[in-house]
Amino acid sequence: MNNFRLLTPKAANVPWQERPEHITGAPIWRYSENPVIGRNPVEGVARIFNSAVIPYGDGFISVLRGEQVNGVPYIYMGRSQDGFHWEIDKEKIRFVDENGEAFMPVYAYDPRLVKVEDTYYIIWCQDFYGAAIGVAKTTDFKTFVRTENPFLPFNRNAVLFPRKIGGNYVMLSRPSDSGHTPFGDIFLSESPDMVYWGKHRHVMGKGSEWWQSLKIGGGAAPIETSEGWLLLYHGVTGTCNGYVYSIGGAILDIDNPSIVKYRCENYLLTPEEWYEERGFVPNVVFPCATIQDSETNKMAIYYGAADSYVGLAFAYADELVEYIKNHSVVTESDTEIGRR
Ligand code: BMA
Repeated sequence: MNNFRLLTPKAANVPWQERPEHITGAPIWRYSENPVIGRNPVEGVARIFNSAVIPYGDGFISVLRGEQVNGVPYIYMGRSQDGFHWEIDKEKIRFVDENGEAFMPVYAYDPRLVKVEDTYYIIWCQDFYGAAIGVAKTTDFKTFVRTENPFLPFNRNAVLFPRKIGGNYVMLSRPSDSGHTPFGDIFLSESPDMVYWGKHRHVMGKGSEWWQSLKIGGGAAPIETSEGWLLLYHGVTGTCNGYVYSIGGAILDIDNPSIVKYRCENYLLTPEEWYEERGFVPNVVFPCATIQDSETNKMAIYYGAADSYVGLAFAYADELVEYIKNHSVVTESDTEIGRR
């Protein structure tokens, strides 16, 4: 695509492996040495998956969903020079409230990590008298201050846009139930201050295609491009043997992101490898973060695999957007403003 541009910072050190020759017709390929984080990665943590990564300094920082050996999920920090090899803290992140007092969630899972202006936000799912969204902010990855919970229960899969739109912070989320939620669409909410949220809009519903016919949920932070916001999300189908989670892609309008411009009818990645098909929850690929370089269009996609591992996949952003556009099927509920 001639005029395509990523409107994101350069990231010359984006983790990268060239496309293997046998991959044709698909815009995303997996890292050959997956998984990048295996089982029992640090003492007390059985599995790390559904985790987010961001460039920081001359390397990378991650917030990791760590399933402790008592089964309770929490968020851990990791550091890496190259994005492939991770040093993971043994201690979970210690959250404080606005007065600096300890304020730990009961549990915490599926963190996303998004920088807006000079602040890094962690957004995750936690107990707020039922599954709901938690938020904390940091500027130094030493002090993590929890802010007001943005939404009432039940809600999951929230992720912030990396910049304000029309002067407001913008968050995607998926209202849910307190269990395994056999339904769910992606909604958008705005806030002037990260405290009060409103102007809720429907973004897109579950699709008619088999791989996203049950529910969908936000994934990695939307990526700003000359074509609109590139959103990698997860789509779920129900089978006689349980749910199957795949990765889907859509492009949202740059100024009104509740409007879907393009939505790929094909999945971009679906469980095929042993570490995606076999694990604590089989058949799950769950995207939570991307790193992209606006100079080269190289993209690294971090995803959880089978609720047991962290996987890495790669794409060229221009090819990925082209693929989404060429296989786009949008419905009325995708393309409308989402207000009823
Ligand atoms: C969802 C979330 C994810 C998990 C997925 C598959 O409801 O809990 O953390 O990866 O189920 O188990």
